[in-house]
Amino acid sequence: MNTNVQDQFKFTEVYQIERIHNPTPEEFQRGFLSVRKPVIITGGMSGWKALSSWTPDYLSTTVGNRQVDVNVSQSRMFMGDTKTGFASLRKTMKFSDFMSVLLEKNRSTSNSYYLQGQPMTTIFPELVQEIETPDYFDKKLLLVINLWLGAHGNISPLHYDASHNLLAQVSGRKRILLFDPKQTSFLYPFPAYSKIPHLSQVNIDEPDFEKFPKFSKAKCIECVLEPGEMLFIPVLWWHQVYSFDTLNIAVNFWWKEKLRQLLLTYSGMRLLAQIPAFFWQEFRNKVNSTSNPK
Ligand SMILES: O=C(O)CCC(=O)C(=O)O
Repeated sequence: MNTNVQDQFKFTEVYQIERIHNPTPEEFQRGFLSVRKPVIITGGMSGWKALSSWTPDYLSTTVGNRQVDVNVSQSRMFMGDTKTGFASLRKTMKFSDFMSVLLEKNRSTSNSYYLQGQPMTTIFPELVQEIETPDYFDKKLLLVINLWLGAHGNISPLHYDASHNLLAQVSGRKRILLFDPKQTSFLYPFPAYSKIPHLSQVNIDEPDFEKFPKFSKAKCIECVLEPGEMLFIPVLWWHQVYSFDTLNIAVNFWWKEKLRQLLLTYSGMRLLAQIPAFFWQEFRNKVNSTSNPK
């Protein structure tokens, strides 16, 4: 495992990420969700067929002919574009061709490929039956279940999301650096009017301290997620994710945070200002729930 970037970071002394085995939903909500504290849950994926079935052959047989959108990077860092919000280079290709490029021993290209956060219910419906939505949140709040499929060396750069997240590791390991939302002023998010206000401008593996001097004060927490484990990433927590091993597969579950909670925070406001559609949907939900009370 590549740990040579590790010493550059200041780690918070407050705590390491705990591992807890099969907490009850109440234990999870009380100890972690309500206080927005990251945690690794072990044992929660023991019923997942995907853990044994998602081999390259099986996936290629099951969804091999499907056209999928894959992000391509020359640097292994999968950064969004400030104008579009998407990866600057994106390819639509047959899933089986993507798997072949990913697993090629002597790659003919120096590019890296990553199927990055593709919604499962619309794009891979047959695979949804081989996972289980965890009981740790109210299913009515579920926004999307995404598939992440890549290889050793891929990096999702430092960013935060407007929803809570359970990142469930199916195959390979991920190293994750987490920064508390209180660190936001040290992390230089892109401007709120750009398409990527949730991404940091700092390349945290090679920080430019002249341009981003306050980054020297940032403190993070590190963990390595093993197959069969789920990491809870609370809303607005910053994370940078490094993939390891030949085949790296994860599924994540994003669920809604209360609008009121987002509006109370600077980071939440920055994201919401981007999405008029979000407000419109919230308004409609409110109207519907008032006109159809349970
Ligand atoms: O696994 C990755 O590469 C990134 C995952 C992520 O950013 C997320 O789950 O929000």
